[in-house]
Amino acid sequence: MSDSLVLASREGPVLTLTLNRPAALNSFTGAMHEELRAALDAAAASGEVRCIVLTGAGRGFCAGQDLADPMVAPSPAGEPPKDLGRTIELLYKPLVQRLRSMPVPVIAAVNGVAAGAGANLALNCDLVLAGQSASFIQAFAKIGLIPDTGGTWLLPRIVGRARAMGLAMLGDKLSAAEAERFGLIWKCVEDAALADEASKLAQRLAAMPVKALAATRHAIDGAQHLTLDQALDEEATVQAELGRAHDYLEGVAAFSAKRAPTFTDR
Ligand code: T3D
Repeated sequence: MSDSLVLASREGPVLTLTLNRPAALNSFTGAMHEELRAALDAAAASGEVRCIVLTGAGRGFCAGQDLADPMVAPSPAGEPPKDLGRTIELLYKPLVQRLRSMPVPVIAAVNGVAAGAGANLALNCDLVLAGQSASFIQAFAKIGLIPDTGGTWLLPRIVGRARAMGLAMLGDKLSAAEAERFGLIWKCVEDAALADEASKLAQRLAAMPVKALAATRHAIDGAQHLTLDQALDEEATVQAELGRAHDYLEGVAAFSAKRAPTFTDR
């Protein structure tokens, strides 16, 4: 078994990153953050990776912050308290920013429990597939915290305020099937089919114009605070740029010639 805290494997243009601390349900330590960041940076810089699948080793996806990590574990009486804001600034905020600025689509293949920052890590991915035995828990309130890793921004946008408040305040386990029904995730699939479904979806996205897919994420996220007129202007600006790129010319040429396109932009 590898000592790496994030395993990387490539199948053509698809990179699979597997969080690998199964004994602690792949909860985050500073070292796992570092390895994940390095793997995402390398994928962003590589012209060969066109889609990423993020998953977990063992029976969990990610249980959020490792609560035993000295970085966050409450200090003994008499010692200064830990500064959790610093952990967020140094680790979780850059992780979310990294994910949401990836030049290629990112799929979360949620293979088991996703709790706290682990749930919101998955929800920050572009498409979330989950095995039927997986679950999502906004565990923060149970330990006196608020949803982080983008949870306060994401939850009401994805499921609306009423459900966001229920999930965040109660911290109950939401099954993958319910998460799909809530519109929190893209799809719940049979456990045994998860890896295969994620791989098929990733290969499909990798063959698409990924530059346009990354621009789609950016435009949809950015439009959340715009007026309709501003969003229309933004669409014109982005479309002007994409219209000059290779993939648009190739897509239209392939359509006209009734052949399969070969997209290469990133
Ligand atoms: O600035 C900051 O750093 C703050 C940032 C906070 C971000 C956050 O993510 S806060 C939320 C942190 N996460 C949690 O509160 C979840 C804690 N875990 C659980 O509630 C449960 O483990 C689960 C509901 C996720 C799963 O339950 P179950 O019964 O399936 O498994 P288990 O037996 O509880 O856990 C299995 C092992 O994983 C166990 O270790 P052991 O006893 O076998 O040696 C358990 O201690 C370990 N584990 C699970 N979650 C964590 C963890 N160890 C450290 N940290 C964890 N978060």
